[in-house]
Amino acid sequence: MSKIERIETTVLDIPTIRGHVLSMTTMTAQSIVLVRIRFSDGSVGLGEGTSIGGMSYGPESPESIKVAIDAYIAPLLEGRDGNDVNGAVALVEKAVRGNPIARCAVEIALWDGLGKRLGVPVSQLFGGAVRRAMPVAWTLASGHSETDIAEAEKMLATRRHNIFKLKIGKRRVREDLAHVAAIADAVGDRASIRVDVNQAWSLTEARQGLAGLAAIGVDLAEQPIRTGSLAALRALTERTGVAIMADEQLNGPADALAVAAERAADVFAVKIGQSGGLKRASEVVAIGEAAGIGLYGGTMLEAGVSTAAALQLFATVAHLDWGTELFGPLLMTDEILAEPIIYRDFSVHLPEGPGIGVELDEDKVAFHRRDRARTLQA
Ligand code: MUC
Ligand code: MG
Repeated sequence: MSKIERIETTVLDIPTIRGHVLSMTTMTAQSIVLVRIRFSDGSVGLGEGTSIGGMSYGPESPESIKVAIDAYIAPLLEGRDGNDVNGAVALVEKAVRGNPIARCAVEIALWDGLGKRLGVPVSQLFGGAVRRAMPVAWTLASGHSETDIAEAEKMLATRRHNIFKLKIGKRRVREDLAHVAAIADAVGDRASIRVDVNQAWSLTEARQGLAGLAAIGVDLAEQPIRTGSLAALRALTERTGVAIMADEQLNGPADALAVAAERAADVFAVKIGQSGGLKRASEVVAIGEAAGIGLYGGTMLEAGVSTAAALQLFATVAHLDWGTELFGPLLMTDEILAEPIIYRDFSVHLPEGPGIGVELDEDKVAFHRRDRARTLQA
């Protein structure tokens, strides 16, 4: 038996390549909670818990993720059989309400450790990969139409992305529509244009906004209104030609079932963190597939560890109609993986190798540690 000996957490802060303007915050750095599980046979599992913009996107923050793991999850799991991932998931869910990103971070490390000990990729533990590469969107969110157009042109020319998600909802609806139209005009039929409102619109604004987006030819609108009212989301989904994607609305299988039962959205943005781990995310996927809801591999702008874990799961999904947005590592100024994830030909590639398929660049991790100043003095 390989026991869970120790669960360690480290907060990293890595600047973003430019300001990332969302409806609720502008990010200039991303904060990552790195998890290492040390097992009794000497194997190590890697995990990551990452949210967006402190507590402005959702109820978890880097600090709360770290505390939830250090004070509540680690003591519960240390000493247990490292191979019993389902047992760990059930135990943690019973003792820790909410906190899906913290739970996911630890679960990733458990799957990674198990895969490494067995010498198989995590995708195999979820039934096997059906694809080695997936379409990958890029988010245009500089806050300026001209900068976004230049960025889109660069992505098209280098064949890195031909799906663009525009972050809107901060400005008035009319201004946002002009911004979206300018970008859609510039890229024409060379790319798919989608938007993410991050809950910013009222129902009235959403009706106006979606009519405008449909006229522009936008393919998809993500979380146009705040979470809570499935009836309102359904009313929008029924009345617009733009596909509606649920994001913040989905925090695991129970939410997925509720959205599916109400037919409140056309597409699920499946996020491993928001779902509470790979296991629960796979259940969100199953509910979406059973309900005929489109699937999309979402991100919390995670670094390479969580991105690799998500790729392991999404590689096993039969119908990934809307592709993915697993570009998180590219938004940061520095790479913490020893071998970066490959982005090529408008696709992100599944890392090869056991577990989640990635290793850390320890020098980079040491450099970006939040407590580096203290570590250097010690
Ligand atoms: C979100 O709301 O989907 C994903 C891509 C991006 O730019 O922001 C995130 C969060
Ligand atoms: Mg979103």
